[in-house]
Amino acid sequence: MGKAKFGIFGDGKELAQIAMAKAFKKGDFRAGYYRDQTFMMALGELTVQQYFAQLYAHTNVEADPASAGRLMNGHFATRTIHEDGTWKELTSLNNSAADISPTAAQMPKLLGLAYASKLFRENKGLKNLTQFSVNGNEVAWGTIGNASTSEGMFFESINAAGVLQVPMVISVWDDGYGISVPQEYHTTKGSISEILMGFQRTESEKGFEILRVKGWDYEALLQAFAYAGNVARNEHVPVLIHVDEMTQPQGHSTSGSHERYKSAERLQWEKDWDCIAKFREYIISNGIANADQLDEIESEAKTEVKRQKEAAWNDFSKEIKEELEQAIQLIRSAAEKSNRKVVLLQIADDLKKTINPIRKDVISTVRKVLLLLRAEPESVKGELKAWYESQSKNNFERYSSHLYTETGFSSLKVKEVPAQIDEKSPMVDGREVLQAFFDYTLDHDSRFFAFGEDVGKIGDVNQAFAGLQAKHGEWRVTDTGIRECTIIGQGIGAALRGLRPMAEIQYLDYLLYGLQMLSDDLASLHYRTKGGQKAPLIVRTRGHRLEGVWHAGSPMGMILSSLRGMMVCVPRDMTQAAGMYNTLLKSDDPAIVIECLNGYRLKERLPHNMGEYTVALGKPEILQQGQDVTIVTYGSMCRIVMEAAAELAEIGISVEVIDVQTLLPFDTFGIIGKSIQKTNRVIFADEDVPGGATAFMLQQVMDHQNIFRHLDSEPQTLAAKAHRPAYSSDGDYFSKPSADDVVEKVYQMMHESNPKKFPSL
Ligand SMILES: Cc1ncc(C[n+]2csc(CCOP(=O)(O)OP(=O)(O)O)c2C)c(N)n1
Ligand SMILES: [Mg+2]
Repeated sequence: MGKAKFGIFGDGKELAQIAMAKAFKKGDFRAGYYRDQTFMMALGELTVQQYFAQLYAHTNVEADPASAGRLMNGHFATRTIHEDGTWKELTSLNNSAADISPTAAQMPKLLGLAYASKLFRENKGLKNLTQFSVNGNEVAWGTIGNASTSEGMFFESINAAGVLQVPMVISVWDDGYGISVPQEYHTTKGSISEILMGFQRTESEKGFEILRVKGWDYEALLQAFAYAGNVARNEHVPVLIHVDEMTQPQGHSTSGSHERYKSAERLQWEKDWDCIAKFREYIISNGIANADQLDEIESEAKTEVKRQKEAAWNDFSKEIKEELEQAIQLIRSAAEKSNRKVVLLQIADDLKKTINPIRKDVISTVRKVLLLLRAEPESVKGELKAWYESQSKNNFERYSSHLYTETGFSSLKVKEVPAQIDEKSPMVDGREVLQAFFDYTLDHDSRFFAFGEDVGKIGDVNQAFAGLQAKHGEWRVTDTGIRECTIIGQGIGAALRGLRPMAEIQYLDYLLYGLQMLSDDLASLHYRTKGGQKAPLIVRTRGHRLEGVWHAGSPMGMILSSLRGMMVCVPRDMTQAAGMYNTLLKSDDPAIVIECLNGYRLKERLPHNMGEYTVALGKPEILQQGQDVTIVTYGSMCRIVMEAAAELAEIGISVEVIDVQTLLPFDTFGIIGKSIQKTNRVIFADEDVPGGATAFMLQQVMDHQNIFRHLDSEPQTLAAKAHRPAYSSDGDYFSKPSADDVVEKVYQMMHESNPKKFPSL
């Protein structure tokens, strides 16, 4: 009827979900996909009314607790934190991670949810965190469609779960299709359980327990899920349940009919073997109920669903109708005072006639009216304008709030404590500054653990964790397989369960493997649940500048565009990095910190108050005061710009150098703008491609710091070449901005402003 835009449903997959709900226990977690409505309802975590509220995009958290209308229907979630940002008692709740649409993307986080149980059981320091776990007894239950098992991240997650031996039960809902494409296009030998058989554990080898069961066979389903739950919970062995012979009676979604791609025989088979039909036969043949009783239950159920559907619609549309009425009244009352009376009354009448109005109808009309009234006095339009402004605030809250933490756990609210450095502070390698910080944190926060490729035994490839595994144990400082996507998922899942993981991506250039999880899942988590869940994961990586195409990248534009919802920290040295980590560990916003790959062996002074000092996010630091030109930069470029500034000073040009420190948030203190007011000239410099983060920095300062009227020269950017950096020192020199480039760029700017004093080079 046009009331909802899109629908996707769980028909044909109900029975297995009831069996899964029976095996699910309080404290457990689900990470699944859009077919799981029956499971959520069976647990009591979703009402029919809430289901429809999401379908209509009701923006109230009470109406749609999973997403407050921000996600399409079929995206399930429970709320794991209170409004003030504190954790709920997760062990006494049924928990569901917040779903996302990309197929198989529930898998990496599922691994992390299960891995947390492993840690809670094995890491004795976590025993008192009973709010999150009772001795690691919690199972992470995953669901995935048969076709989605073709995704790489499915296989990566399965392998990692087998290696880690985590309590994860992954169920494949197999209906033989992925939208229109049949099984033979997806899966070798047409059967996911068959091809995964090599993962089956044996008496002598660890691995998976693999089960296969038919989606309409109720007793077998009950048995399979109960067995799977016990094995996972008690033994911490992962289980795969391949549930086949499922159906999809309504086609994939409301967007198309399955008659287009299923044969008549298949359609008939789906009718005959649908799990509800078979369940009915089972109930009758076992004398549990007769056909009349079942008919009655079905008819009552239909009535009840219709009632809840209507309640959801009324609740959803009531609010909008009220707004519509207010707008109409205000337009009419403005009309009475306006010289456009006839037009305005007509607009109000048209708005009144809108069938199933949405907010856009109301707000768009009001904006058009305000445009019509542009020349009329406040006495005519003031009230309407005020109403529009207050609605804009409401709508921001409805559609755009909670991108970042809004509670007292916001990283922006962490108290700034300066590093204590004096001439007595020992000069050490940069990596030793980090090492001291990590050692302190491992001592002081039992929830903190770090993991990644080569992080454990050797203490990461640059040795910031050197010796710390030996000191703090394998559950705190941990090696992983080479699998960036699931390293990120492992971190997200563990962070969702109250831990403080630091997931390491060995080199920034390999972030791409994990970027999808960061972008689709982590960065959107707080926003898409409207503050219902948090996963304060810190991603640690290193980049910007060393050698060659895959060890010197600085794709900050890519990160900035894909990771809104995360903090993006770009410390210039390890002292700043440690301070940023400390800020992040004292708060809840997820973050990526990019250390300077060429900075680990450079000498820095070790602060006296290691583990106590913090770095304020969004607060640039002026590295050198100057009068002529402001250069805004970050990361490894700070040293290069400082070198150039020294050269420029010798030829009479005074440069103010600013390190932004974090790209997200970006200079919330207005420090760059103030500098430009003084110098009237600015260059944004970095090692990203042209139009990358330099363009971002320029846009931020132009849009938010009102600098245009202070500029005496065109604002400039200085970036690397558009290609990836070539190998060797010459490759670096000709690919990335050098001190010479900075000097020339600044000089050129000065030449343009005063060619006499600064003749062309
Ligand atoms: C990464 C990605 N690619 C494509 C899609 C579009 N898409 C949504 S569902 C789907 C088919 C999934 O089939 P299956 O896993 O068998 O689940 P089913 O719907 O059959 O239960 C596709 C291709 C998507 N959501 N994500
Ligand atoms: Mg399918």
